[in-house]
Amino acid sequence: MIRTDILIIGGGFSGVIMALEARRHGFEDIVILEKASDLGGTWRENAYPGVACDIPCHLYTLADHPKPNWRRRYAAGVDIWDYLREVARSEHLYPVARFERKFTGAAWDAETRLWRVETAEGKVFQSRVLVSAMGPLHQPRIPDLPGLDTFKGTCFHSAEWDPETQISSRDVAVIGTGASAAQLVPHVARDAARLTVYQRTAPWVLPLFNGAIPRWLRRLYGRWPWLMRLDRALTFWLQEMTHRVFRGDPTAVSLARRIARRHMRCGLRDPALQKRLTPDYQIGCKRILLSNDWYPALKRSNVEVVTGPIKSVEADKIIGTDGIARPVEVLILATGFDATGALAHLPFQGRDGLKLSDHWSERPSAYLGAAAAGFPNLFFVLGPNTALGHNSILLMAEAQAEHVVRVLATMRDRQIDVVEPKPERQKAHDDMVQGRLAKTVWQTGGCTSWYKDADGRNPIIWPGTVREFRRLTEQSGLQDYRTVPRLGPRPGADAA
Ligand code: N01
Repeated sequence: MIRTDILIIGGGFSGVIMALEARRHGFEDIVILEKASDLGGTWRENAYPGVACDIPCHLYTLADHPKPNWRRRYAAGVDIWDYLREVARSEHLYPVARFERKFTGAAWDAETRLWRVETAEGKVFQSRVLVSAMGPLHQPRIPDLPGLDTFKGTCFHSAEWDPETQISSRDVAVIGTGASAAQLVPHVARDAARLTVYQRTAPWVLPLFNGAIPRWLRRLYGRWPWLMRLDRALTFWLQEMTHRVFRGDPTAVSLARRIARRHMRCGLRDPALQKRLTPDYQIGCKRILLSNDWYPALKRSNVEVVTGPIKSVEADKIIGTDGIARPVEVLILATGFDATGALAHLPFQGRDGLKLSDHWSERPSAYLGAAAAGFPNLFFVLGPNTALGHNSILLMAEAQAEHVVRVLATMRDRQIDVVEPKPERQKAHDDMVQGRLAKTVWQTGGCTSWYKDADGRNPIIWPGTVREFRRLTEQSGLQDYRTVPRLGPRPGADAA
């Protein structure tokens, strides 16, 4: 049994952000539990060709760890992974990480006032504070297609890319047309003998302004870091302005649609193909894709786009609703992630045996996306309703981590042992979030998406701007939590 003060589950950006923030405030006894053999989260897992971030790099960096030498405005996935590992190395986080420890469940022990955390490898940890930093996009969604299990060729999800897989000169199929597909399809199209892209719903696609950052500018960024901060601030405000599209501002929506339509016309000359690739829902309802090579890839002579649902899969072919069987040797499932399911089934057992999955059976919700009533000293980074469609998610994780650590520091100062959010504060926050969401394109835009469950409920998206979220997290503090004072030494605290 390993005893620690703060246990963080997940070694992606949100876990690293939480660990750094805790350290900054003097919390040294930290463990990061990571299922894989390295830190990196989504950027370690997603290794498909073309993987990159659709938020400009100077904004997709930690506020206190600017990087002057990003080579392109939108960084490649591997460069982001390197960056995260470099930050972790320079901040000496590797020694506190426990790798190949797959979290399987945690229960609150009211007597010791500690969380008991178990892993698939049979290890047990005890911690005073538990932070779930598992991110929303880690559970691949494998489609329920008739006959998929009879397929005899190579088949894998985009997040389980095998670099050994031979694509060149083979018949390849990609199912899905989301952000992952938009990045990998242009690369696969160049290598494959034939590529069939199965599109169930057309995406909205905007141009990507991804210039190389010249060496002289990188040098200037290194010499005068305020230039980087200026770039970051300008980018932040530009991204915040795009929020108007998502709350349905008619001018912003019309401008975004016009740019997208023009982008499609420039990329695809064939009116019939344009028609099939035109989305039938409002722009922004699903994640807007940024790509300059998506349309050019789809019009290549070796690429075919098949629209509509798939009828079935056989040993070496896929049959579309058009009834045509197309041969496949390599089948790539770019079918996304079960974000709502992963959140709804988090295996935490709180006070009085309350299971989080029961507490969240209707819809996951948490105070500031960071804490849930009934679950003492348990916090989430990127918990319910904190994902964004318009700006850098790292800003949300930083705002939450700052809030959580401020609560922990106040607990330390005031000799408080246990906190959990006041139920009325949690409810008021959730009512506000869902009330605002109901008026956004994510709910009214006429689409399904990974933000929503099968019943259309949305436990994923934060409906406002980052600035609004930051203001809430900054204003909130221990007054919004129920507290239990420390009565002498914590029971069982000497048993380590
Ligand atoms: O997943 P998705 P993703 N039959 O859910 C289709 C982040 N990300 O991995 O729309 C046929 O968006 C599904 O069709 P439909 C980013 O936040 C960021 O691409 O449901 N098709 C859809 O086309 C992103 O939003 C970056 O009708 C099926 C696709 O599969 C999130 O990850 C890069 C199907 C899934 O699209 C997820 O993106 C990559 C079926 N049975 C990812 N089931 C960047 O930073 C599903 N589909 C750029």
